[in-house]
Amino acid sequence: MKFLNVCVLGLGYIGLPTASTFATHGLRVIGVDVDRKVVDTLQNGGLHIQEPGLRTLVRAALGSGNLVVQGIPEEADVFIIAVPTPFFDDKSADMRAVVAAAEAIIPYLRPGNLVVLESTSPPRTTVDLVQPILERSGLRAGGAGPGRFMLAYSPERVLPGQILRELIQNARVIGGVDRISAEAGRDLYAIFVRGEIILTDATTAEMVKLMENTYRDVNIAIANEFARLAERFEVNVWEAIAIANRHPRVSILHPGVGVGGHCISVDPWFLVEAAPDITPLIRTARQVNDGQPKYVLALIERALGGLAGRRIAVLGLAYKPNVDDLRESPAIQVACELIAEGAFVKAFEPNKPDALVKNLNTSKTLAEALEGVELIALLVAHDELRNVTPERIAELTTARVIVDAVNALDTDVWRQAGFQVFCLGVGQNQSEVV
Ligand code: SAJ
Repeated sequence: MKFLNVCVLGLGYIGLPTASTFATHGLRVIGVDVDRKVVDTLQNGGLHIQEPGLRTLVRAALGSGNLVVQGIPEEADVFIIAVPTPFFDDKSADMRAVVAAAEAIIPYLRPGNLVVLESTSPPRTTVDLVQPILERSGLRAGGAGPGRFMLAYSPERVLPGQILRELIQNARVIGGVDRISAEAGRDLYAIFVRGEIILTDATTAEMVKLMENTYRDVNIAIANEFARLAERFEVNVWEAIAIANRHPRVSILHPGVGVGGHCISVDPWFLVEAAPDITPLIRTARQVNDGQPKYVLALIERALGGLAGRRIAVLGLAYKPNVDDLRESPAIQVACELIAEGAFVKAFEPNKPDALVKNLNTSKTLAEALEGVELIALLVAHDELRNVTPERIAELTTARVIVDAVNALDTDVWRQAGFQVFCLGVGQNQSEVV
């Protein structure tokens, strides 16, 4: 099947790279966003999100004339829905943006069109939620005959920080409401995907996406629990994990400050919420990871012998290393909880020195963050923070106590330089010996 025009609804972290990539591969693309500011920014040559290489790609797409950005959809061969699916306070999925996008397509839907949902969604969303909405057009999903349109679910699975590369290289799953829809999806994504394209049904594709992120969440939770056990039993968890991972069938992830971002900390709830009676493990893993910032807070408190009135520099605010994305960041949670406990906090995010975070005093430079503090809490293993030397820090501050929550520092080197180092997942006495 050949497609010439694509209409992408939602120009966020997934929609914008996808729309731009189709455009640079010769398709005519209408990029739609309901947020006027997003549309204005893009139309004026700006960018509302940060991702390596994205500026160049969007410029090329707009410059070619193949990508047009606007506030409402128009007729096209393909409609791609790439809108956010956050959750409500009770952890149930907020599907309002998906519903609104599907409804926005109805007036433009024509026989023979393909509609693809990319947003991470609870199981059965494509067939139980999106399909009935689209069928209000009078057309029927599945098949290629008169009065028919095709419908598929194809999850985005790209890693923030590497979106542009992974969009092309990763294997792509396409789940159709029928075979014809899945094959149409394959023909569409084959325009730029170089990884394997795997066809299945829509609900399986939804499950695949949720299973991948849930698998990672559960495995991070067990790493976090191992860190707690290691502290209790005077073991260095980082060494223990490295040794365990020499086993041919073991691959333990890293403990840390908790699980942030807008994917892994959200998606497992879609499964728990859809089937609470059979998902105790997934729920518990979420709770373990959500509890990790508090665990790191307690480590900082132990290192200082109390928090009220103490002056602390927090280094790293992003949700993971080497990105500038602050969404759902556990490091920010730690910083805010320190403040709630009465500490004075100065925070520094090297990838976003101008970051403005509610209730948080952010510093534009490392020097500014370190001045006058008593303790340094290293919460994100950015390369820039890993590479800073004890000599440099010693020049910038009189603080000689450092908490390393992410195994970023060579503790021997720092101890020799006169620092007291407290590491997540390392028994206090053990840390003196290793
Ligand atoms: N983290 C740990 N320990 C680890 C690995 C990660 O504590 O060993 C933490 C990170 O610091 C971060 C969080 O987990 O706070 C999530 O980071 P991540 O790099 O694991 O994942 P994301 O959220 O950036 O992207 C994930 C990816 N999913 C998987 O790897 C299974 C990506 O492929 C998905 O496309 C993306 O979610 C998404 O959009 O769903």
